[in-house]
Amino acid sequence: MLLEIEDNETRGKLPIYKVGDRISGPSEEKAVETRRSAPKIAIVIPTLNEHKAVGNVLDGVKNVMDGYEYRMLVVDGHSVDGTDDIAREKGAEVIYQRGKGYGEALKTGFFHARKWLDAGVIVMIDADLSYDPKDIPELLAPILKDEADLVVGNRFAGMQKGAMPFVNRIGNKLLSLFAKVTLRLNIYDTQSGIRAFKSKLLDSMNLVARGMPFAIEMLTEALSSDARIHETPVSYRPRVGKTKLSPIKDGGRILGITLRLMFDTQPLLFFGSIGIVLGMVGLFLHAVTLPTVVYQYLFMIGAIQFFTLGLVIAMIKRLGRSRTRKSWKS
Ligand SMILES: Nc1nc2c(ncn2[C@@H]2O[C@H](COP(=O)(O)OP(=O)(O)OP(=O)(O)O)[C@@H](O)[C@H]2O)c(=O)[nH]1
Ligand SMILES: [Mg+2]
Repeated sequence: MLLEIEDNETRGKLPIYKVGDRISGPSEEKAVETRRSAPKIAIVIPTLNEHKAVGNVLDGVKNVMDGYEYRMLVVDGHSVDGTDDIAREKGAEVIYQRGKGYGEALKTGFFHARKWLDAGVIVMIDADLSYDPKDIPELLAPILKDEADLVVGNRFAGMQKGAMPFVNRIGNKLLSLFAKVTLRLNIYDTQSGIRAFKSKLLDSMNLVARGMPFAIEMLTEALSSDARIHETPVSYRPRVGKTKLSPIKDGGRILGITLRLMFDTQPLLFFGSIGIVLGMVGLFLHAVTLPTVVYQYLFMIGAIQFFTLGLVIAMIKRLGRSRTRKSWKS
């Protein structure tokens, strides 16, 4: 991420990102000074018009994080309901996201947490009170014990009645199943928004999704980096305030990104699947047409070519990846 920011002394110790800003840091001296007094855990909270819930979320975080070295970082999407002012009053640092969307907000927050807060661990949680901050220590424990690099909260384990509409529940399950088949992601709740991870992991993740598909991209990138991913049960309650999720539009985008990620991370499976389909069409045509007709062989040749293409891309990607994997772990 190439980011630039404007330092704003009047708003407190840390810089505030404004609409249209490209984000980068203040002077290197200031960054060093900030790092010296920096906490180890950053709680990153994306907000978009969440004035009804954000205060309670931040109070909950403060209660549960007592004893940890932490900072609360609210990444606001230019809310118009005073969410940012409430967050500041509650003691959070508020920055304004670059661009638009949930994914962009988290990227802005992660970058800031890593570079200016020197956070070794980042926790992300929504600002709508659907997740309970009380679950944060459970997410942190495996990371602080160095048993995991990324921990995801599984909402299906502690879902309260009415917390997730039926359509979303089915959609989320199907998306996770699809991700299991296409991306080898063995996670029940791939769309969960409560997670903790080692910030070093960001070095090896190529995060480009702007909106809700960010959730699946982050997991796929972590898996490709050989991160140890754990899942832990969390509670999930009906949200306070208006949803920002559009089940059909966002569901479609998540599906699209899943296919793009499959192409990126599982080329053999991606091209091999196309090869299998072509091969089956070829065999079918072979069975039902006259032996003098030859176009079925074109399908067979296409199938072999797709397989070979998948194999070659997989080998090239494997070489590149083993280098990145080593670098973030060292
Ligand atoms: N900064 C920023 N935050 C966002 C944006 N979109 C959503 N959020 C926040 O991200 C979190 C998740 O959004 P939600 O609307 O709760 O989406 P969801 O959890 O998938 O769906 P529901 O909880 O069922 O409504 C909330 O805290 C939102 O305020 C955005 O574009 N920018
Ligand atoms: Mg929510």
